[in-house]
Amino acid sequence: MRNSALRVDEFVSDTEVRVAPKDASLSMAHIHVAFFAFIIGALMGLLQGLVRGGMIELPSWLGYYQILTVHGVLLALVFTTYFIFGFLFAGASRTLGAFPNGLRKLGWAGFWVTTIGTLMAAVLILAGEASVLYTFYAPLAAHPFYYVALTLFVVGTWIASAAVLAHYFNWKKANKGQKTPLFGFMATATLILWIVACLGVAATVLLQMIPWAFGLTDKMNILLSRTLFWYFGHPLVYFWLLPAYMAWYVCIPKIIGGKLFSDSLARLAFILFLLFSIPVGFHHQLMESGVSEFWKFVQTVLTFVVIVPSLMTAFSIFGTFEQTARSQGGRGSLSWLGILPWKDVRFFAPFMGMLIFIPAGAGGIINASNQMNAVVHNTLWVVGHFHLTVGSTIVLTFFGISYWLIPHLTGRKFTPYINRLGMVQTWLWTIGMFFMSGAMHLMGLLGAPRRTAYTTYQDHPTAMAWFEGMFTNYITVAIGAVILTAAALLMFYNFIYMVWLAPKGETAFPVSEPASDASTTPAIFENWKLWIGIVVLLILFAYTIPVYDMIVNAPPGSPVFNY
Ligand code: HAS
Ligand code: CU
Repeated sequence: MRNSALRVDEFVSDTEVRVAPKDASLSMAHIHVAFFAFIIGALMGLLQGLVRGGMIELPSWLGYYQILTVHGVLLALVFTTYFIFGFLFAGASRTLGAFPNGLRKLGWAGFWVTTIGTLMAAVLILAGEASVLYTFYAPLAAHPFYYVALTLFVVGTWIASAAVLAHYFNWKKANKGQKTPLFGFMATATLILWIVACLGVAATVLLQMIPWAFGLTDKMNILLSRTLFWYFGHPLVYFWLLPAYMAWYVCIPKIIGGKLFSDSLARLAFILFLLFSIPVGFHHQLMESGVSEFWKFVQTVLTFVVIVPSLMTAFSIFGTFEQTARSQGGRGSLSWLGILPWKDVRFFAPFMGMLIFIPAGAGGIINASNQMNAVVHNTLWVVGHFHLTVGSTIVLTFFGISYWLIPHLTGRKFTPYINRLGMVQTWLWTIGMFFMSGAMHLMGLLGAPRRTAYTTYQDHPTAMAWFEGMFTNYITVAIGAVILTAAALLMFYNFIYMVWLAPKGETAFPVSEPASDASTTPAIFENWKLWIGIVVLLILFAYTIPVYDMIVNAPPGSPVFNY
């Protein structure tokens, strides 16, 4: 029945386009760092779950906030960023052609600069000199060189972005008047978003944190620093999301044997993300004094606008599923769902990610609503929220990509054996996250704090309620963490297997045929100057007056506070 789908036992024919071998090495270098960071970060998560569950105590040389920092930095920043660049380099090579030597070298330069930054940061965190959590909120200060390390990390990703962007714009120049491949278009939107977003974090790190941490200035404007951070911090979460959406739009239709529902809709969604991801940072600062209600309101409205491209994506992907299933004989109002390749992990893992994104996104809408934010802000609810979004939707999609990308790049086969392990891995991750994130959401609603090792609010009876509920207790969180650790170890084994042990052969890099409306996609989508211009206007609109206020009416400022 599924005649045109890529079956597990089917491998690419010689005519199928492959990632050029030299580009594959660059991509694999990123993926190696990603998975080594992943396993260490995941083990730190286990420690935290057990500490919170009251099951173990950390040795005196290891701090709770130190392992929390390792966990957040390695998983949310290092794993994601490296995986994303590995995926973008491979996909750009596959869809736009091999990178010219110069640009590939630029890609390697980016990799090394980012990696030097990562190693520096890792050493400082391990030495206990940077237990400032992944958001490194001032006035908590890290070792001054930690900020230098962060700068190198960001500069490295800019160099790597330049390589991918130049490759895309060269293609555009060489193929004048033609529509660019969807993968390249989406990679470009994602990287422009990333570069513009990083300007905020670069500003606070270079102009505020470095002089302050090195003792050149003695006080810092904290509100301004947090605002610049969240100007970056929100688009950061879309920098994680968009590559997952790329896999949903470009790769999944091929895996299930169909075509994308609409090329124009997909491109429009990415343009909307580019425009509306940035001027919304205040939704992380709704409880912060010093920002007027009016500007919080404006940015909340813009936050609700940036939900639209996710709803468009939900529609588009579901439409792709239904069209494909019906073209393969699916019937009924929902029984066509049975036709989808449920036993193929390349589909199933991202699918579970999509399913989880429905409650995860609903949670985000709750967060963004001012009154409700007052209930959930700084509680475990928020931790539950981001374990469903980045920790499930994004990560399950990245695992799903790994099952074909790694064997494709290493010249090995995606075998029924690894598919079975992948299915088990996906179930374990989903079940573990159900317990952990579910309990976190509920305990957060009752008031359990985040970023706090442990508290009973001095055994206050109301506070004790969130220790003792059936599902709402730290033991449930710890049980979830243990199941997740099993899933993480299995994923790490799968990674090792796919890199070094799987039988030699070929695995397809699935890229969907153009959607049926592809020839009618409006050319204006490719007008990057226009979009960047609107991005700048929207940012100026949402931030100029409140930031001016913060500077002119600045409170006295804060000295360095060392943890
Ligand atoms: Fe969030 C806090 C609001 C999305 C990550 N978020 C965080 C933090 C992180 C994070 C890491 O407004 C904590 C930061 C910190 O340390 O303080 N978030 C939102 C909103 C969205 C949202 C409105 N967040 C994400 C994504 C993340 C992420 C994506 C990571 C990748 N978030 C907030 C707010 C806070 C916040 C406040 C601050 C809270 C506080 O007080 O501190 C939206 O983008 C969500 C839109 C998504 C949807 C879902 C669409 C569904 C889809 C699935 C389709 C399914 C299919 C399958 C096709 C509306 C696309 C169907 C098949 C069937 C068979 C049914
Ligand atoms: Cu946000």
